[in-house]
Amino acid sequence: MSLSPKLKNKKQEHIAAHHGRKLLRFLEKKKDSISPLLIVTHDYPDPDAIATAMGLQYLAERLHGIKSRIVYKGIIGRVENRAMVDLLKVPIHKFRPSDIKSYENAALIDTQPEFENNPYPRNKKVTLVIDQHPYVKRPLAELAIIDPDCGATSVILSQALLLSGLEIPRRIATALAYGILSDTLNLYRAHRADIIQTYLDILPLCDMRALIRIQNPPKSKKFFSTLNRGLQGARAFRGVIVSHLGEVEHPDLVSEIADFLLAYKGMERSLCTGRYKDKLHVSLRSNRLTDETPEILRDIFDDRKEAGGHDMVAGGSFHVRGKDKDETRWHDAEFTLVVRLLKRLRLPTKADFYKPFQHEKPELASKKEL
Ligand SMILES: [Mn+2]
Repeated sequence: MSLSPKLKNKKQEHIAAHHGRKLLRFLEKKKDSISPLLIVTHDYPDPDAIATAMGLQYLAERLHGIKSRIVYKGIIGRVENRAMVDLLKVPIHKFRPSDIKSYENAALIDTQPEFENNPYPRNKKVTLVIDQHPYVKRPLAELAIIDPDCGATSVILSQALLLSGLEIPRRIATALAYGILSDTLNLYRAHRADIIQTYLDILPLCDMRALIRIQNPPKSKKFFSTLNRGLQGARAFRGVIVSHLGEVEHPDLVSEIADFLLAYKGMERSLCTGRYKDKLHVSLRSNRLTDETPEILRDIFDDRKEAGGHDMVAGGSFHVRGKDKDETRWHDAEFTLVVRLLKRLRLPTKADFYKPFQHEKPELASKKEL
């Protein structure tokens, strides 16, 4: 039996608030035992993870004097994310292995103990989990707030802050608004009324100028040369566009180019790879609402645990072993992914891809420039 749409909406109105209250009650109850708290985001943190961590830090400190340190592994590469950290003065630090010993309590943000995309030891107890990714195994934590339909983990923290009665600083409101926007594709993937309402409640508290500057940061020459490589090497076939970027300056470029290629007319899915250190980083994007993109990516990986995501966004990485210069191993890994993807999508694997951005004749291009 399914609820009528009206009833369903009524019920959904309060989900984020319910989670926010749960978090507030937990902090109140545990205030004397969880300080200091290590706040761990997923590797290569995105705006949603960064904003949620910031919100939690502020909430815990202001309400109960709980001290914390926000840490991450990997790098913050995407230009927008770097602009966010700079402009909003985000107190985020590189994870050090010694953090595990120094902190008895840890909160995992936008990730879970079972996931491979965070530096926290799998077998160690976690105090708190706040996440939007569906779990494979219910996480072992004192409190796990997992809401796969909340659009962005920032929605949960926004609700907790709004309900706490605290004044919300502009930089934190701005971070949360950007976290929501970037994880929901500007609210396109916000499928619940309470997500939109949370965003609307946070928005008037934002620094609009900072928000616009974060969304439109100046991009480096490196970005454009990588984009150029991504376009030149792109191959398309039946709504699937693929590009292997080769070595990249930072892994976030892979997801940036995947997003960019998906916008090409007629495309429904984009797959992009990039080599960084000894790992192949992979991003899969879709604009088909029915796609379970993370599930598709997991199906084409050797180790399912190395891929994840939510809705129509998926990413992951795996080690490509062998010597540094061993081109064939990298090539094989990239090739295998494409073949598996086509099979998974039930598309012929022997069909001809075309290179959509290599049509224009050079003479013509230079004449146009005149
Ligand atoms: Mn998120």
